[in-house]
Amino acid sequence: MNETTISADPLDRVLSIEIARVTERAAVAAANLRGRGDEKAADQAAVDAMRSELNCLDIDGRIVIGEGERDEAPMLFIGEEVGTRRGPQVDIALDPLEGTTVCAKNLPNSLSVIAVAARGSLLNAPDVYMEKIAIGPGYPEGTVQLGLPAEVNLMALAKAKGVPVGEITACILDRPRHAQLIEEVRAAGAAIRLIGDGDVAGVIHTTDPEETGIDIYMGVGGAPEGVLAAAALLCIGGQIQGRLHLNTNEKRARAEKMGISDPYRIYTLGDMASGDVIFSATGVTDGNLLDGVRFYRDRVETHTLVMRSVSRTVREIRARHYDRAKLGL
Ligand code: VTB
Repeated sequence: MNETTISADPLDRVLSIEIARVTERAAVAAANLRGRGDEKAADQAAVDAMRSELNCLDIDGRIVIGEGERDEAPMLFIGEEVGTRRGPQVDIALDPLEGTTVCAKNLPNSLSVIAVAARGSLLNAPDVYMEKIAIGPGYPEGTVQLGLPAEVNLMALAKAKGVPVGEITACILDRPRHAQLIEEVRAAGAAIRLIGDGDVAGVIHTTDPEETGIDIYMGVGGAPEGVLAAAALLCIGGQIQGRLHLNTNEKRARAEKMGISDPYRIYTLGDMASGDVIFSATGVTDGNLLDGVRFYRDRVETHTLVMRSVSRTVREIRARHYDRAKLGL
């Protein structure tokens, strides 16, 4: 991609680095409280840090996926405006601490994540459940499809990968609601990585099976996490499909207010995230793709993945922060 094309894009390239700072700050704040068994405190610390860092950015930002709806989240709620208002108009999806429980228990794969996109290019999803299926890059479009039996999808993926189904590993949230899915996946002959939390990481892990050991993500998690995962896959490659669980009139009404008229619609990646998107994730606890925050006597180290869809760049930033005060510590 040449200079002219990039500078014509709505988002400033410099923003990629600025965004990395936002998740770095939030991850450090959460990591400072990891392993304390206090999910709320770690989440709150991440929210505060992310919000103050976001408000330093020269963007005219509007949160479309946030900590909750206005009445339930005092900060970083859906609709909140952030930034100095002096820059490009952007929509923001964020989760200052994705995997609050794993962070509180100091288990792997909690992250701080954000996606910043040109206005109107992220699905405004209500905070309900979403059934998801996702695979990494390099497979023909539609290799797996939401709604097909697990066995059919696993066989199709194994065939496309050129391995027996016994060499496929599915990542699934460890929840009672997945009992049947887990049984079906095992009956098909595939292995399962059960995770306690953190399905944004679970989906991203499908993009690098050699490193993570995960080929496919399946099951029901949060819809906001689905949109964040789609934003990541838009940058890094891969496929995701999602269907909202709008099983009550109240949820259907909430979704309708957000412009969702068909409650049974299957959303593809492009329906959830499109166009110019910058995605950043910083590890809070150690994980398969990202190291967690490390605290040393003289510095703090962070590990971040920053990606941009239009330039198809994936950067890993390992930062050493020598000024603890600047991190709010
Ligand atoms: C998942 C998981 C998140 O919510 O999306 C999950 O990835 C879904 O909700 O980290 P339940 O916990 O009710 O199953 C989280 O756990 C975040 O709350």
